[in-house]
Amino acid sequence: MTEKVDVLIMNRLLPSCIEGLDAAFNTHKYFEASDKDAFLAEVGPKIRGVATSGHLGCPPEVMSRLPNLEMMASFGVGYDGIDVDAARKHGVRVSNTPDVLNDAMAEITLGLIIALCREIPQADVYTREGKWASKGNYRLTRELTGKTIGIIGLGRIGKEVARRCQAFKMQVVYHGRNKQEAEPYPYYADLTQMAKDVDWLVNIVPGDASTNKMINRTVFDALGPDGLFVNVGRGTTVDEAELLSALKEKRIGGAALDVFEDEPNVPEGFFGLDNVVLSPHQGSATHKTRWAMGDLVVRNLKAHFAGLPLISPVA
Ligand code: NAP
Ligand code: 8YV
Repeated sequence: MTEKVDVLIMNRLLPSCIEGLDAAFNTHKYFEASDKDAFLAEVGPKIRGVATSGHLGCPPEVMSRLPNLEMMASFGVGYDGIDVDAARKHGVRVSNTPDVLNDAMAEITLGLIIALCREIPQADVYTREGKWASKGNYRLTRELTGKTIGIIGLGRIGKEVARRCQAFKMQVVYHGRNKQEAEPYPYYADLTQMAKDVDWLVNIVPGDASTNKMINRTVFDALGPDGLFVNVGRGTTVDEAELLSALKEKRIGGAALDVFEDEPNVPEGFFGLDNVVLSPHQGSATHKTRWAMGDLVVRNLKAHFAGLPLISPVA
């Protein structure tokens, strides 16, 4: 019988993912170790695989204790917490979990768009507080039909959002670094110009150096007082202080946010605003999708240690 490969599980991943890892590998749970140093001294040299999240990755102080590491499987499509170049330098392969979360992500994006447009959370509070009976009908709201939506990052998720927006009779345009010839939607090389021309701006770009604070005051001012902003990409892509002041000063119409710069710490300034819908980074958080993400973590590790190509390689 061949011996099971030793795999380090960095954090408390989904139970079904941990079960899959426990069944296939000889697992070691970093998050359960009280003395991390002693733990790494004992198991570090035999570890060949790591399972982690895209936010945590494998910090350098851990990676340096794993001389035989070959493969890191990350839970999540975004891998902004992983130093892919450092992994590559150490000859470590990295996988993520793309595609399996596209539908869940598109659903929450449309949910946030509709919630912001029709003020569903605010109207819910109005009803619960008995104001319908005491003050009369809730104020009139906006409508999506016929509006133009600018997608920042027409990638795997962005394309699913675009399809659903079309079903809502919206016009779709997009911004990215490259024009995608196969896509039917008008392309904007210039983000500020797109912000000027649209009613809605939806961000779905990854968090990295190239996107850091790319959605800034200039973009919000171009979007204008009737414009609405939705962020499901990463908080780091937005200048959050500028977003907050644009909302407070009504220089933009409103925002729906699933991601923030310093999660789970949401600036309190957002809490008192009634032109904002807030969501605690729950884009992929459905039973079905999270199971599929965990399964893909296990399958990527299994593929690597079976000498097969990774299913979803990052590096
Ligand atoms: P993807 O397929 O790689 O798409 C990313 C898109 O962003 C591409 O179209 C790319 O186009 C564009 N882009 C990248 N860098 C850019 C830049 N500097 N300027 C302008 N556009 C840029 O990724 P995906 O699978 O759709 O996922 C996108 C992101 O969504 C993830 O990385 C993650 O951060 C976020 N996400 C959030 C949640 C959540 O729970 N809220 C869940 C899943 C994913 P070009 O290459 O042409 O620029
Ligand atoms: C997850 C995400 O919340 O996939 C991503 O990039 O942001 C979300 O699906 C997260 O990665 C789980 O750790």
